[in-house]
Amino acid sequence: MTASSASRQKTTPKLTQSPTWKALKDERAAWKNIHLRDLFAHDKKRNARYSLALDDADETFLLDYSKNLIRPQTLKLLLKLAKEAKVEALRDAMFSGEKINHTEGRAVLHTALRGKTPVQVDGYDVMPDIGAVLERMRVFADRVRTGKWKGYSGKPISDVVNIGIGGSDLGPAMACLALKPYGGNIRAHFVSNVDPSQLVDTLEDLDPATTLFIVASKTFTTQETLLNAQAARAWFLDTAKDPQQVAKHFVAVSTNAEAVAAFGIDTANMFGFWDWVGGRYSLWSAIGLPIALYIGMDAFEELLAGGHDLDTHFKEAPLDQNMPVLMALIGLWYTNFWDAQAYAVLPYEQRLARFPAYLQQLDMESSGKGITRDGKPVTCATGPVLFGEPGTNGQHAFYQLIHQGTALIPCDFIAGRESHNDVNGQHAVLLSNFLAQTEALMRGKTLLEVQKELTAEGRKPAEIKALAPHKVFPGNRPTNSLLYRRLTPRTLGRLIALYEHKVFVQGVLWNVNSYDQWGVELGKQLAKVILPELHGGKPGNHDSSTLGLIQRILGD
Ligand code: G6Q
Repeated sequence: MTASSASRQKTTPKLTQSPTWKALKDERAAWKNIHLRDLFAHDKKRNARYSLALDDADETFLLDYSKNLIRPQTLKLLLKLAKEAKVEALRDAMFSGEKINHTEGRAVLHTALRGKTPVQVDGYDVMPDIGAVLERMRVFADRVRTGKWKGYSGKPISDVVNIGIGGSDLGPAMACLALKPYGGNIRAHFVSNVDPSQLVDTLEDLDPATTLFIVASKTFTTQETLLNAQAARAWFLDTAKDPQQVAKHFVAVSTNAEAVAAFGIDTANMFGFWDWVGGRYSLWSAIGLPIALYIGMDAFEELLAGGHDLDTHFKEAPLDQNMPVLMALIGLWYTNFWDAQAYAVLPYEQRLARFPAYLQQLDMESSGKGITRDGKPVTCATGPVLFGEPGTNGQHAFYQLIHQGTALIPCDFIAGRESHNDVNGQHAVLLSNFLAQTEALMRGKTLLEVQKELTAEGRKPAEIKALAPHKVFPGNRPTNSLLYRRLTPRTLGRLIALYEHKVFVQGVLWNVNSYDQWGVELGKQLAKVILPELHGGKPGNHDSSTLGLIQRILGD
């Protein structure tokens, strides 16, 4: 089948009625009597069987998926499901520029931003345009970083403030924090919320003469971003006075040149991208400008190369050795057959503190859908709730529920073998916790083990009887472990692209469009109706709760 016919045809219309789905239900039932502890005890090669690495000399990138509730027949069925859903054909359709985002009539080509081979959209090769924007980003980033770009008073830029929200904020903000060791002399700040406190707090310590604002908005119509940009311009002009100087302190990243010009930013200072770059997939485009300013263009291109590594792997590895495919299938196994409604991403890397929030948008905005590509209600659960915090912090907060609660929460544990800062031997302590948690979740602790421990502590029988049930860990709680050498730009690129492709595969399996986000529209529409009412306009036709709250806000 060609890629083109694959994306046109209705994919997996009856996924949940297929014999493979039914066989997976039986497989789930068989798991009632299986414990991972026993599987590990009886199969010394389990780790080797269920691990995959992207190996090159110094960038180890390993996925150990052996601590999952899988056995050979589970994987066989899941892989069959992927074949039946035509994951490979749909993947090829995406890479080749087909308009797989059918509700918006757009191609999905963030992979082209980190690729090298020509890709055509509507018969037009997009690669030369991508190269031209990258080149402009390089020239600009170099000028700013070397102090050749001067502010209105002749001083070089010391601080960059990115004003954007959602996809125009989360990726660059996450990446700048993650790549702090590669940062140079420019500080990067991010303002997204329409709550003015964020802008006020950010600007508090900044000097208008040395601050550069990037107004980042694909559409350049986003209320929050435009309001913050206007307020930032007013703050700047308060000191600089001369509107002519705005050009030296405001640049834009957008697909909408007209709106950028209307806002008052010279389009000579605009970095473009294209409608085939989805917001939450856009950090690889000019939306990554704050990253390039922060870490330099060479390092930014390393990030792109990391994304490309995963693209190559995703395209070329057979399904049973394909990291994003396996992660997607295992995730679906828990969502649809174990009723897992949440999923935790737990980086043992403080600098990945914003990675779960970034993935939250990637996963929940892409897979949080209840209608199939054919416009029918889905017949199974789709995307889970994703959450996470860096380890070890999370251990002292919510891990209790993951270990002993009633919900099954599959987790991804992420860590680097090496730290950029090993102080006081603490990196080994961090890693010992990373390892201990997945082992504990897998093994658990039996009643007998608890009783023995309490007896050894010299506790009395009555005390042991009362306390023991509370100290039992059921185990059999699934985890993936992702291990890389060190958090470099290339590694971060790999990590992000791994999750992007995982989300893509799940979208194919669930037969939803991963690339639209209509669910964010209704609230925006209603906010437009309510705003005039907060300025004293006539009360609208609301429910009594909303009306009551409006009255309280107005102090009536
Ligand atoms: C992402 C979404 C959304 C978007 C923001 C900002 O996939 O589309 O998060 O990125 O709403 O949109 P603009 O970049 O157009 O301001």
